[in-house]
Amino acid sequence: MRIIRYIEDSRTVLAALTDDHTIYPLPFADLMDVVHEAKKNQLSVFRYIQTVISGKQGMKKELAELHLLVPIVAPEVWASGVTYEKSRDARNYETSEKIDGQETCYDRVYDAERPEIFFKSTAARTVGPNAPIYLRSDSNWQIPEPELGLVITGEGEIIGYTIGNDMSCRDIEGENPLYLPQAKIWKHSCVIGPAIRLAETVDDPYNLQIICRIYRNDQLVVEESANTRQLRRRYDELVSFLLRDNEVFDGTVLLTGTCIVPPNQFTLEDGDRIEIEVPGIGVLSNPVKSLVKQTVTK
Ligand code: DO4
Ligand code: MG
Repeated sequence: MRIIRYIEDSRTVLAALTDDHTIYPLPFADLMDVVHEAKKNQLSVFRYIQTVISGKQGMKKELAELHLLVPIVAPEVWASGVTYEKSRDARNYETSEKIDGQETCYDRVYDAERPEIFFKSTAARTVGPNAPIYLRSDSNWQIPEPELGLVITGEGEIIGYTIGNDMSCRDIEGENPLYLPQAKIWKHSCVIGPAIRLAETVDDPYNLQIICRIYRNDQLVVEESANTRQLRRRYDELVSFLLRDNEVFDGTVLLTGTCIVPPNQFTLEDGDRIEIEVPGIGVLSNPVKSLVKQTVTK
């Protein structure tokens, strides 16, 4: 079972999408309200939603006909880094911090007990399916990072899984690791959606295929895929580091790191379209647009 949000007649609707592709609008504003009601009723979220929709007729519309929104207005999005070998190798390729024969900070964090966890986004900077992703005007090497996202409660319980795109500027990060926030955070630089699959309805979250396709002038220019079984860490390990001495809010999304990196010579361009698919969760599709260069005034 998946959870979606969409707009209908200027109203935001939360809905359950069952595995037979039927959509049931839910009488709640957001998934966290459902989570709290389920707890009060001592039911799992899935069982509780089943009781809410039982005897109801699903909508006549198909998913493709809906104007989808972010499936959850996450107060914060955090991200894990260098959790896949592919990411470690890409960071080592782009970094200017390499000294022959010596380990980089990326080599060390890949093997360290403490993972890399960084702040990625606020609700205002995070967009959902079909919304434009912006390109930074001061970077010439930008890529999507397709990642599995964990939707968690303030206590760190994993409620569901979604798809995330941790947009990244490889040149800014490569120039100096201290530039990470600028390489990761700007307007519309974080995408989540199109749905949240309830955690209890996922057989094995360490066996999810992630596929990334990038289209330019309607031609497929990048297609890569990987599997969450290649993840170096456990999800609860990442969540526990995020929670350490931290205040985490209900509905926070923790991205789990990228397992896909487009070829090194590739950079996104205005007009491209990015598609990230995780079978069982959906396809997250977004157009790419340039931000107009801003002149700095004193
Ligand atoms: O170290 C920088 C961030 C890496 C990252 O975002 C990832 O591995 O997904
Ligand atoms: Mg990332």
